[in-house]
Amino acid sequence: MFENEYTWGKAITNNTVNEFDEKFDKAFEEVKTDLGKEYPIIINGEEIFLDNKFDVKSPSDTRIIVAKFPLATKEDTINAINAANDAFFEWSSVPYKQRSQIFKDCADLFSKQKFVLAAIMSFENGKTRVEAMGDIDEAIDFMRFYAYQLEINEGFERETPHPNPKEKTRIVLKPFGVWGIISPFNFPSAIAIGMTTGALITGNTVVLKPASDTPVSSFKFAEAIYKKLPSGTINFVTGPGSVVGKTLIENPLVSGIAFTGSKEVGMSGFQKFTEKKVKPFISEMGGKNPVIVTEHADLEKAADGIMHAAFGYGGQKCSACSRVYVQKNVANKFIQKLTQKTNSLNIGLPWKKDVFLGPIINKTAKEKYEAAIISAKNDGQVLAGGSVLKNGDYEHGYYVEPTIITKLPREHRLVKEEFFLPILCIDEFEHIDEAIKLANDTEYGLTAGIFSENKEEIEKFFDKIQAGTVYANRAASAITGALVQSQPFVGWKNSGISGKGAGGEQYLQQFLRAQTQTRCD
Ligand code: UN1
Repeated sequence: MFENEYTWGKAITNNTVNEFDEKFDKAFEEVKTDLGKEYPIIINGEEIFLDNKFDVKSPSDTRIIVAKFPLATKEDTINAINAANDAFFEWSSVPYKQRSQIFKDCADLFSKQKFVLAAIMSFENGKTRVEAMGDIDEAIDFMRFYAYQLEINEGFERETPHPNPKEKTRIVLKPFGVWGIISPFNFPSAIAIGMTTGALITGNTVVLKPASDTPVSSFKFAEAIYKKLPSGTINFVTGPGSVVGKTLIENPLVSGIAFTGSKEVGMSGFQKFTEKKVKPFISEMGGKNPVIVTEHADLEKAADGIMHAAFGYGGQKCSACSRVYVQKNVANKFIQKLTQKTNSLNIGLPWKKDVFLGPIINKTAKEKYEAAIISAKNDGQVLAGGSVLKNGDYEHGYYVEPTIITKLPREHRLVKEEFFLPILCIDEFEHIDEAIKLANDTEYGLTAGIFSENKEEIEKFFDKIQAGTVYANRAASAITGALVQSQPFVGWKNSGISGKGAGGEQYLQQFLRAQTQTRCD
C-alpha cells in the first residue's frame, strides 16, 4: 500500500500545527550553521571539488550565501555520462525488489530529516515553511509510490497468452541506458527526485543536472543515495545549462532526457535531442492556467482558492493560476473579495511563521516582473499590487507584490505567455461556453479549474476543458498542490509531450521499452 506523507495536512487534521512550527524552527537554527559550505559534484561514485565555483545566494536576502557549488565543464559532464554508461550493465541487472528497497529506504531517511530539508529549501529558493514541506513530502511520495508501482507490476515482466501451446510468450519492459535529468528551481526536491527516481528505479543510470539557483536540495538526494548504488549509477553535475544541459542533450551516449522547465528550453532541447535519432524526451513545460468562476460559485471559496493558486510561492509553479474568467454579473463582488484577500497577504522572510509569500527567485525574475507591470499599466488596469518591495526585511531580497490585472486585450502577452510570477489576469464572460472557449484558447494545457455549485456546469467543464490536471471548487488551492497517486500531474498540448502524469501509474513505463520474448518448445 502507498500512503502520502502529507505532513502539513496531517498537522492540521491532528491539531499539531504548533509542533510542526517548533520542529521547523529548531531545524532552521540547525541549518544556519551549515550555510556557505562548499559542495562537490559526484561522478563515478566520487565527490569532486573544483576550483571554479559559483555562489548560491538566498533570494530572501542575497547577503546569505547558502552554498558554493562547482562550475562543471563540458569534460566533467562527458565524464559523468561515460560513468553512467559504464554503470548501466551492473545496475540494470540488479533485481527489481532490491532497486525498489533502496528508494524506500531513501524515502524513510528523507522522512526523518524532513524539517531540516525543508529549512534548507526555504533558504535556497524562498519557499515558505509549508510550501517547502510540501516539496519534501512530494519527493518522499515519489520515491515510495514508484517503488510501490515497480513492486505491484512485478518489475514489469509477465507472461502473455498465446493460442499455440508451443509458443511461450512474455513481455519484459527494459531500461534504455543513460538518462539526463534536467530539473527546475521551483521544486528542487520533488521534481528533481521524482524524475531521477523514475529513471533509476527502472534500471537506467543518470546524470542529474539541478537548476543553478537550487543545487543544495537536489544534492541532498544524490548524497543520500549514491553510495547505495554501483559507482556511476547516479552522477550529479552542477553548472550552466549552456554547458552541462547542452552536453547532455548533444552526447550520443545519452538515451533519454527527463526535463521540467520552460517551453522554450524544452522545445529546443527536444528538437536537438531527437534531430538524428529517435529517443525519448519526457517533458513538462509550463502552463497558462485558467480558472473559471461562474454565477453559481461560492465566491468566498473561489477567492480563497484562486488567491492560493495564483500567489502561493509567487506564482512560480507550472500549476499556478495566471488567468481568471469570471461571469459578468458576479465579477465586481468576486474581484472585491479577491483584491481584499490579496492586499492583506503576509509577505516576508519565507522561513518565518505565518508568512504566506516570500521572494521570487532571482534578479532576472524581478526585472521580468517590473517590465510586466509597465506593460500591464499601459494596456490594462492594475487592481492590486504592482510594486517591487524594497524596505526593511525586503531590502536585500527579491520581493514583489502579488498583482491583479484586468481590462487587458485578449491577445495580450500577459494573457498568453507564461510569466512564472505572482501576476494574475482577470477577464469577464457572459456564458459558460464562452468561458471554456477562452480557457482553452492557449497553447498550454496543464492545470485548469472551475468554481460553481451547479453540477451541470462542472460536468461541462470536465467534458470540454483541454488540460491534464483539472479541479472543481478547490478552496485550499484552485489548481496547485496535486498529490502523488491521487492527482497524477500531467500536461496536454505544449505543456508536455507524453500525456502521462508524474506520480501516476503510467509514469515509470516511460523510462522503459518493451521486449516481446517468444520461445518455441
Ligand atoms: C511544477 O511546478 O512544475 O500540483 C509542478 C502542484 C505540484 C506540481 C507543480 N504538485 O502544484
